[in-house]
Amino acid sequence: MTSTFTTPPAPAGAALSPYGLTCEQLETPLGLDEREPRLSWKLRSDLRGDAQSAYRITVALGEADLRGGDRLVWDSGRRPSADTLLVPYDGPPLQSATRYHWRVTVWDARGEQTGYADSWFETGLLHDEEWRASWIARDPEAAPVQDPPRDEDRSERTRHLLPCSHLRRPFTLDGVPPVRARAYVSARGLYELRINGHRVGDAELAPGWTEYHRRVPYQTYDVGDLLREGDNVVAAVLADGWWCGYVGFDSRRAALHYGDAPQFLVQLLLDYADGSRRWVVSDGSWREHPGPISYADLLMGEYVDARAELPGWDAPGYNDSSWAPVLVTGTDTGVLEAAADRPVRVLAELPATSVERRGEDRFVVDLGQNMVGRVRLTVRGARRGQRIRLRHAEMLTDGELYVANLRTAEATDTYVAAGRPVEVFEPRFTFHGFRYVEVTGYPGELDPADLTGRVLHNDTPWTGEFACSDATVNRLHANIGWGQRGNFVAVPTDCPQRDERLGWLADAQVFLPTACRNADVAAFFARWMRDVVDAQHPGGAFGDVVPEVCLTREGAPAWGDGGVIIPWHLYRTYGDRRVLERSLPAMKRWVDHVHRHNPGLVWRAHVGNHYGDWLQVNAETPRDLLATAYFARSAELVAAAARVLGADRDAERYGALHAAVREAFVEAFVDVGKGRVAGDTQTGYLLALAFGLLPTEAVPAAVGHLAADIEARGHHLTTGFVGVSLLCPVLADHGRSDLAYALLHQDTYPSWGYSIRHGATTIWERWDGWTEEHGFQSPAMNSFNHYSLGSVGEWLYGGVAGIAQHPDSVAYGDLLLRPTIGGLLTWAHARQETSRGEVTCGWRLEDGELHLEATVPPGIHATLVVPTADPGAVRADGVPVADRDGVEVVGRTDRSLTVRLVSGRHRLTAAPPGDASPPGLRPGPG
Ligand code: RAM
Repeated sequence: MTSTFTTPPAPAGAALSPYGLTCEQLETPLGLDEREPRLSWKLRSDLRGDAQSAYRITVALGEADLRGGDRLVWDSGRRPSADTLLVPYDGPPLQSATRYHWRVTVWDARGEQTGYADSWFETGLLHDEEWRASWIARDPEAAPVQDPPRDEDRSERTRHLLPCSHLRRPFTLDGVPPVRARAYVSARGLYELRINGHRVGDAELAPGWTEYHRRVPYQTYDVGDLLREGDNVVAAVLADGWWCGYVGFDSRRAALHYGDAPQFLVQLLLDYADGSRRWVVSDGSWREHPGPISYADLLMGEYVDARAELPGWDAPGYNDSSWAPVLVTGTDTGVLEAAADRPVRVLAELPATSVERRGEDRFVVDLGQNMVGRVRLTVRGARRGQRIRLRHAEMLTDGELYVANLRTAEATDTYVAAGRPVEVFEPRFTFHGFRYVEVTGYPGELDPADLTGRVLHNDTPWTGEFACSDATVNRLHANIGWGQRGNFVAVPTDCPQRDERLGWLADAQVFLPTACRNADVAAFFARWMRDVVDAQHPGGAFGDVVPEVCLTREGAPAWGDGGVIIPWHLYRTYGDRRVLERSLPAMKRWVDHVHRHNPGLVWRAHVGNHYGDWLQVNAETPRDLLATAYFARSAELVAAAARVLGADRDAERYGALHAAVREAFVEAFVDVGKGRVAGDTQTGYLLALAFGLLPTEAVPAAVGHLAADIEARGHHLTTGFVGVSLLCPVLADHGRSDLAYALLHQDTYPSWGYSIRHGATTIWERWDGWTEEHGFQSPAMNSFNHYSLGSVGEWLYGGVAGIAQHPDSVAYGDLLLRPTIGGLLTWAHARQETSRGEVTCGWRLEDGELHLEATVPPGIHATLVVPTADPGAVRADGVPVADRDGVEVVGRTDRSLTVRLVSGRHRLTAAPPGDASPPGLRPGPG
């Protein structure tokens, strides 16, 4: 799989220079509607200990004006500051629909101006009155659809689905071409915009899914290259999507959630050199016609009848006299908001790894990887009207597709051939979670090269790499990455295949730390947090899922708490204060809601669907314990957020609440003398230890009970979604990395390794999704692509390789590197492109020595804990640490040496720590 990790190569001997410029955590965003967009840059330098001592930002209307001149809009002046992250634009109010170029210039540690870099951002439509477009839709009276629409073989669930509307509007451009042309476009449904026969942009499933009742995003495209003098056409295909298609496990259509038919909106804005403007907008002048897509539904699939294609429909010269006028559904555009994250795109392709014939015209294709997206199929020599059907599944049973776990999602695409010698079919308004594809009705032999898996997900740049000496651990890391890709489709979902695909808050909060390691998810999650806040109930409860569909109860413990934990983690990882500012009132309301209904501070009332430690095995963590632990945690984080934002009274109030809930927790659930936590489960101990709920004197015994439970079970876990993310970090933090590794390397049930030994290429929803003993778990709930149990990914980066930050550090501003030598590993290495620049940490046992390496970005220091049996013998870059510039010894025990590192690359060697190999393990594959 291609991971798109890129660290721009630093020129050798290079001085301090900025790179990776972003505005609102996006590279060159088009159509931004933040009034004070925040600018960030990363730094690199080949000089050890280098740092930014000052910066200057200039913003101008033209690229050439960045050096000064009339069109310079804002000049920060030279600011003596190390800031590089999210510096707010502070010039005069930004104009609507305008491109701003910006430059950051930096001064290095010696005070010399050493480098600059340029970028740009562009504002969207900042004022409501600029929206001239109307929402338009098929007019059911002008264009009645026959029922059933065509002579088609349809299932009960798809019988009523309507064809995708094709919409078009010709217009003429005379004289000089515009200097700038933009399309602002959205749908209540899904759209594909087309101009003069070309597709516009590469966004898939646009405009995405938000809490539509409150906001619908619009995308902005530069369409200048597609326009021409004379006749032009702007056109679109419109599908149901989340707006009115099947969503979730609700057997009703989502029509009941949002609307009953899709609508479209576009506004072309053409700017001319003389300052004049022209608009071409969606309105009553557009015409509509059904085309070849008989229906498209996210869960059911897409049906394309190529015989009904409309050649040339999206280009000038097409005769649309038989098309129907559209219905103008309203001009109310109050909820339109510029898309604040990168769209879903096709980001990888997978070739078929095998094709097996199963009958006269039926084949089963394996893509070798459980993926999310759809198939592109080339069809050769089909007769006109020949129907080819694609069914999708994650697993096989007796060599045939296992589809029972998809529940009501049909995940079936149909192509009716036009009869051309070569035809290419790829559905556009649906997606499936699958590894296997059954192709029925295919003419002749199916060549593996004619079927490709097209991988779709939100474009979140890949920023992490992890590798180690153990192939199974590497496969685990890869499976976690695939779970992340497959479930970041419009919102962070639980699963991509069955009739669910919802934004479950607990799944998201437990996985977020891992997600942030793998990829830059700052904009994706900040945008989704707005939906979380939008969906908050009037009484203060967050829901279980956002956007809120199918479930309307108050969020359960650990689920609703996602509304508090997520913004806090985004702040810690990316330094995004604004997401905290915008979320804090809602975070407070959530904690108040829990408090109001649980004045005794043990959370037993208003627990919603109370899922407990969901999908735990062989254990039953008391639900009130889990709930109360989360109550304490949320109160603590609200206090921390308030402190960051300078809301001191809130900080005090929630700090006091946190202390009180902690006390109530101990009172209700802890035998302090024995260090026992009620229920005696792994998750109970993990929550108590991770959230700091135990009196200090109870900690050693509690760790002992946790360890004893793992040992008594032959080094097996019992944790569900909630406990699992804490397992390895808590063990390692309390001196039991041997057990953390024992669990990591375990390959008998239940363990991560068990699924991998049985061929998993993604993380399964359940430890027992499939077992040798019982086969498949109940099809009522058994996804093979769920990221929650993959939350151990964070520990691979943060524990095994050792990249972490100090408790008070923000955005990796003060690194804490703590590699964990142990398990069956002989080496491990991680690399992260953080928002301040490249960080690496890795270790290798070789020739009886421990070799460590680390990279620290300019302006940052790192504390590196070197685990070693001989702290006096640690060397840096070949010399004793004490003699090496930029390395300072700050701590020492008899088993470790702690050094403080300046920025730059560091290599250290040490005597290996004593035997750290985990108990009860057989060596794994190399
Ligand atoms: C199922 C899924 C989901 C989980 C909920 C409680 O629908 O496993 O991931 O959050 O249950």
